[in-house]
Parts: sequence; structure tokens; C-alpha cells
Amino acid sequence: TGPSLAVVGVTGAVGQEFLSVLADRDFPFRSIKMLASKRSSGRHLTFQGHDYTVEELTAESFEGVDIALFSAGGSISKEFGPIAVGKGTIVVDNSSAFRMDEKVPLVIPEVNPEAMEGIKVGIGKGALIANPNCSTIICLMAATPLHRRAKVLRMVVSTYQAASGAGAAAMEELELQTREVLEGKPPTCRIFNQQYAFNLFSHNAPVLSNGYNEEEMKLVKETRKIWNDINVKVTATCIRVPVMRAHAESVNLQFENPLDEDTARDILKNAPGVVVVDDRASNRFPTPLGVSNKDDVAVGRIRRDVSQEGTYGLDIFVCGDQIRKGAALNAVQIAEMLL
Ligand code: 11C
Repeated sequence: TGPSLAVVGVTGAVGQEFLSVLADRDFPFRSIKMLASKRSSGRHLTFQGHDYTVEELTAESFEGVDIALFSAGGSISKEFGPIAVGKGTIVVDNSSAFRMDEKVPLVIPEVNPEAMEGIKVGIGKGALIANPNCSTIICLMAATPLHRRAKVLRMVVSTYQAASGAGAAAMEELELQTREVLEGKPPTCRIFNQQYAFNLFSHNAPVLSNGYNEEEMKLVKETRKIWNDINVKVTATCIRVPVMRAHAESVNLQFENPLDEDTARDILKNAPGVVVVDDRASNRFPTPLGVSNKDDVAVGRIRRDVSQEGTYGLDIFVCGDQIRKGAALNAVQIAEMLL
């Protein structure tokens, strides 16, 4: 029993994580299709003790599919998302293709579940729902409970982003380069155009005419849409660091209303999907390794911003698993809300 599912991009890093999150959460389904490009079709994979053959994604793939989880890049979503919706499938799309489309809800279940009101499996209608960018999800998991209490006027985000955000091949490149550099060999640069191991660089997304890169502007625009607040001021600097699968973010917040750090800590302790790691005495705060393969986003370094006199400001440091809460888990949580 349960809906019929399809996973699009099943051989990718997020595609594989979709399967492990579905299994971990005992997501009910009556059938599941494993879909990928022609190149990966015919491969075998085992899921919950059953053998599946990866099928080539085509326009016919969505016949009878209730929910499709997409993570195969924006161009695949643009081509096949509307086809799936036309067949009555509800598409949860992890790409950036439809995020800023007014008709498409952009959802973090803990933050704005109301955005997908009326979309349910069983009403016979297809729909698109967009999964936000991983940096936005991880940031807003921590910032939203504080925003609800004291209203964020301005947010300054600095990211330290893992290899996984650029896919499985980037994770392999980081591992390979690390070995090569330790062996005194020149590092192989295929995914990134410069040495990644033992280095860091500005995020590899294209740089726009305003000097921001696309990743930074996603934080700006997606926050406004998710909070339904066109006035919230957001700026960001996104950096790729040689970490395997979890993003870290320094977030500076300016509030309209008073919010002291103890109250903020209590609010975050009670926030769903958030764990507070804030031990000043032993200098233990969130780390990418600490949250790797975990569902919760970790928050620490919770402190009053001493630069804000006469205004209300806090600094926080957030870490979240990019593949899990930043992508697959968030999408599966959306799918759960459709049942
Ligand atoms: C990264 N967030 O960490 C990016 C990758 O819009 O879904 C995902 C880009 C997106 O590099």
C-alpha cells in the first residue's frame, strides 16, 4: 500500500540518499521506479532487499506514478517535470529550475508547510513542489525560529560549503586530489578549475553582473520567498571548502524586536530538526563531521552581536548535512506531507 514512487537521478549522490532516507523513515509505497539517464540504465541496485534495474528516463516513465523525487539537474527537471505533472504526478524537485516560479511552492516542512496547502496524493492532479537550495535550507532551519520570535530585518550569511553540493564526482575529486597532493603529484582538476584539496575558493556557481554568484543570490531570493517577506535584507558570500558532505554557515542576524542570547538558545533547543551544540567551556560547537549523515541541523556560537548598538543582533554558526537535510531528507519530508 501507499503511493507509487519514482526516483529521477537515482544513481547520483542525492538520488542514492533519497533511497536511504525513504528506507530510514519507512516511507510507505506500493511500487518504486528507479530512473536515470540512458548511460546509467540497465544498472542493478538493491533497495530494501529487492533487486531493481535502473530504467532510462523517458516521457512514458511517469504513467501511474503518484510522487516523483527529482534530482538530476535543472535541465532534466525543466524537460521532464512538466511531462510528469501532465500525467498527474506530484514532482518534488531538488533542482533550481522552478524554485522562483510563483506558482510553485518552495518548501522547508519545518518552516513553511502552509505553502503546499491543497496539494495531496489522491486528488488526481499533478503538481510541482520545489526543494530549496541546500544553503538556504540549512540557514533557515536555524534562522526561522528566531525570525518568528523577533522578525529578522537583515541577515548576513557566509558559507563554508562541502564537495557534495557539486555532486558525487566532486566528492571523488576531493578524495583523489587529497591523495595526489600528499604523494607530491599535481592534483587532477576535472570538476573544479583549481586545486580543491588543502585549499578553499569562491563557490563555483557562475558570477553574475552584480558581482554575486548564483549560489549567493539563491540565499537572497529563496529566503524572501520562503518567509513570504520581500523586504527582508539578505546578503551572502559562498565559499567551497574541502569538506566531504556537510555545509557550515556563519549567520549574522539583525532583528526588529529584542531577542537576547539565552532566549534565542532556548528557542533553538525547542525547534524541530535543530540541535544546539554550544559549549563555550570546552570550545565545542557544530562541525561538518558532527552533522554528517545526521538529520538535524546543528547550531552554536549563539551570541549577541557586539557591533549592533541600539539594534538587536545575534551571531550564530550552523552546520547541516548537505545531502540529507540540504536535499534528500527535505524532499522526502515534503513527500510525507503529501500523504
Ligand atoms: C552547492 N547548493 O552546495 C549547491 C548545489 O541550486 O540546487 C546545488 C545547487 C542547487 O554547491
